[in-house]
Amino acid sequence: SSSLPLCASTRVTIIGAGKVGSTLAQRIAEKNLADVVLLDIVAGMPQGIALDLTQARGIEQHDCQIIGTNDYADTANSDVMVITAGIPRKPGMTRDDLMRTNAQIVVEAVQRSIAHSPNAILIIVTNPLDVMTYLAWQASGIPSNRVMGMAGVLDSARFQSFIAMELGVAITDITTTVLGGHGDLMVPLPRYSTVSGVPITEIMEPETIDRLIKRTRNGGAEIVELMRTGSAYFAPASATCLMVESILYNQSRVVPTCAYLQGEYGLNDIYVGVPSRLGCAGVESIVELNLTEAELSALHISAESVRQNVHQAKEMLAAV
Ligand code: TXD
Repeated sequence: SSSLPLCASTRVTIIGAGKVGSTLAQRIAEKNLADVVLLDIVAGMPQGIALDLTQARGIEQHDCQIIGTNDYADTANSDVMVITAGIPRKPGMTRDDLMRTNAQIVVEAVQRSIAHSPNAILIIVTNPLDVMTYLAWQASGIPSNRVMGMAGVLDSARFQSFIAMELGVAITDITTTVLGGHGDLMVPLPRYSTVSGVPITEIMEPETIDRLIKRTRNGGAEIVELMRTGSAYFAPASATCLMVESILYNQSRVVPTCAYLQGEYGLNDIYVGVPSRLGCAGVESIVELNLTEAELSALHISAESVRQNVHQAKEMLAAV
């Protein structure tokens, strides 16, 4: 159903062929968006998944090539590279517990990815998301507009679905905005969350909105507690796919993105979630919403916690 891509060639590499990576590969291929290269450190695993997805092509009616590999040379000339490599959260673990291990994995993956695809746009998915995105940008050596993180599309989709469940209205009539880091301090914005253009603050009680905000903040942990053996991957893959599509097809979707700030919202030299326009160049612009003092201060508190974790992660990496 998509039109021809505006970018010359379309190849998406996914580093980490686990739950999110393999589900994202399926979404990209079955939407006929691009050829997909799946890379993992586990021998044989990405090759097996690629073969399995390839055998579904006739049934799903798409022509995308899916390659599984353990060799970065096979990822050459990718337009978009998605980094999902790392370890996921286990019950009781915070996203920050993952930091030490995932920092090393992400930095290495980014350096090796960019070496073979110097013009690629990078989307980071590995947690703790905002910290990994900052480290990825620094390790990449490429302009900040070409490095971004996925979290806000997922967090706002969770908020959207809880509002739809509460009100019993069509999910497609609901738009939501969530700013800030991908963690307990994320900042869902009820004033900028609407049902057919009407802010939810006009149609829901403050207590109800607070309850849905809490559930949104806890959205990842709620699923971890239920699944026990891993974390969410269907909605995360869908959210990442939306960003990939907006970039490859130069759609200029405006979505919450973990993007590099240089003065916007009064924040400098930090990666944090803000509405951004995504196209062929990556983050093409950052949308500055008019915030109340309370909203802005919540964003700054979230950003400050990301900044501290980036600092801590850099020290961990330096100590290795
Ligand atoms: O909103 C968001 N950003 C997130 C983030 C939503 C969902 C998941 N989120 C995070 O993504 C999660 O906390 C993890 O840090 C990553 C990947 O989650 P997933 O559920 O896909 O984890 P898996 O299934 O364990 O997959 C990780 C894969 C696995 O196959 C490993 O073998 C591989 O990563 N891996 C590597 N691949 C390449 N290179 C290296 N070094 C490597 N190390 C592990």
